[in-house]
Amino acid sequence: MRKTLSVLFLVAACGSDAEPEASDAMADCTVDSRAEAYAPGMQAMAPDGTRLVLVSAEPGPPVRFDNTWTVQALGADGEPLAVTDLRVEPFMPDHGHGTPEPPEPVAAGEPGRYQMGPFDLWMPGIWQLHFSMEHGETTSTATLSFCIEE
Ligand SMILES: [Cu+2]
Repeated sequence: MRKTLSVLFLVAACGSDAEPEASDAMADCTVDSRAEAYAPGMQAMAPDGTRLVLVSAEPGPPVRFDNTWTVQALGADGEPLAVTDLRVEPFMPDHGHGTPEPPEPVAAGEPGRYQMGPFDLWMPGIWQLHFSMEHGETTSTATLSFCIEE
């Protein structure tokens, strides 16, 4: 019951306006099993085995507000994957919103390596980072999830 109420509160705090309002409500990340523990080199796997590696996050673990990440696409064979396009969409599943300025990854020299940011995770709570990796005729999607405490 308490959980339902707090979710309702957060939804109300988010509002449905195009211009999002930041909430200062803290998220209790210790009880949320959807959050992944940050470690450099952590991976998210697409259903087809393609992987998205979070090579490094600055700062790490990810924080509220500005973050700058280096990511690497890997094929199912574990080798760097020369993606033709990489897109990322941050989303807060509990609030049903993203961010007004999604990060635009920039190719960083090596095949499949990109830098993104600084991008703004502007509200405490669960953030899902949905990555779309375009390669050949395929787009593989993989998701990293973090809980931002405050
Ligand atoms: Cu939110």
